[in-house]
Amino acid sequence: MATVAHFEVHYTQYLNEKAEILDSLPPFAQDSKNLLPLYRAMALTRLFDKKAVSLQRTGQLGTYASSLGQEAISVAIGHVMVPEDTLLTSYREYGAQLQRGVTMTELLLYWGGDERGMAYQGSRQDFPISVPVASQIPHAVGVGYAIKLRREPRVAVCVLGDGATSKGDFYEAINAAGVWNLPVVFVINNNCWAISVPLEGQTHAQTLAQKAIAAGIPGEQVDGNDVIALQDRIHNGVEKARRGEGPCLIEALTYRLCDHTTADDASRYREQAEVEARWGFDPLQRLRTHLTQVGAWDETQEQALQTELTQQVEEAVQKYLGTLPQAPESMFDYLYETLPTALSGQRQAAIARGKTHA
Ligand SMILES: Cc1ncc(C[n+]2csc(CCOP(=O)(O)OP(=O)(O)O)c2C)c(N)n1
Repeated sequence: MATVAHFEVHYTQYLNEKAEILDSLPPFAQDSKNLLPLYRAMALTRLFDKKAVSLQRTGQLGTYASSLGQEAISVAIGHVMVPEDTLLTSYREYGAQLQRGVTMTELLLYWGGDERGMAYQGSRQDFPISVPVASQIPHAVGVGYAIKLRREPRVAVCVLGDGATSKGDFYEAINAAGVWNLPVVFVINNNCWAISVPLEGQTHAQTLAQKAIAAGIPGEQVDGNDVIALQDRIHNGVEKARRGEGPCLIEALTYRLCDHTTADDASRYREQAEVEARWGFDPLQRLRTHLTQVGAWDETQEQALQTELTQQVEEAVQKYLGTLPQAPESMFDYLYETLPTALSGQRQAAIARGKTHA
């Protein structure tokens, strides 16, 4: 018997959970000034997230999916992309969206049930949040195909959860991206849970990164709580794709420190001790410790940052709460070029009802 192929899955980590440097840092991270924007973006994402949960709890927002503990992944993605690239994501990547120019007010409008929250004014290339699990992955391949046909120096970055890798859409998409050598970077946000289904209930594979092998594209793992490792590896993937060197798959290992959404109660299916242990891997704390150790951050700067960002979040919330609802007929207005007759009656009825309830 002969071995006809041999594969390896590499794992990258620069800062461990105690913020100890394991490997010499990549050039960008050797100057701590370059890390401050990442810390700032993670801090904003967390503050926004906390506020969104409290708005939901007080009846001022619909069901919301928190990104608590997963900020490093989305912040690194947002940081390495350029405005012309396209982000296609599920519902937990606020760090990337905020860096791409989606506003906090838009995100709140979206979770508040207002579709205008998905018509991103400052980020016209990006797709809206995808709630149907894995549906954004074939879309990313479509975008990648268009980019290639037009010979543009752009990249599509697609973010998905660990559960999404169990769907046919995922396999079909990475296969097509491989065959056509498309400029698409797939990032798996592996937070260990798909609502109440743990990773071992999703797959018997040792890693999710190895799923790339069957598609003939590079696959690798990265510590999803180490923003330096994330930035390094995602930047590498994005720039390779931009140079026409094809797609890749990056599995980022992290943990969902919160409930699945505000409609969930994770204490019904996972141990509190597991969650508490995972707080020791907190990506924000890790970068903060590193910055403090290299003398680039202190308590005074932290307080000033928190005050400034809290103010930003508050302004966005006030704008969201002050946004007048859309006219009731708007739900009919964006689906068809010419509204079918059956629906035009309903549209008129909605207008009339809106007037009586005004
Ligand atoms: C097509 C589809 N099936 C089922 C659901 C219900 N659902 C919502 S989130 C979720 C789990 C997703 O897990 P994962 O991909 O790991 O992402 P995470 O929520 O952990 O970030 C499921 C099954 C859905 N939204 N879409």
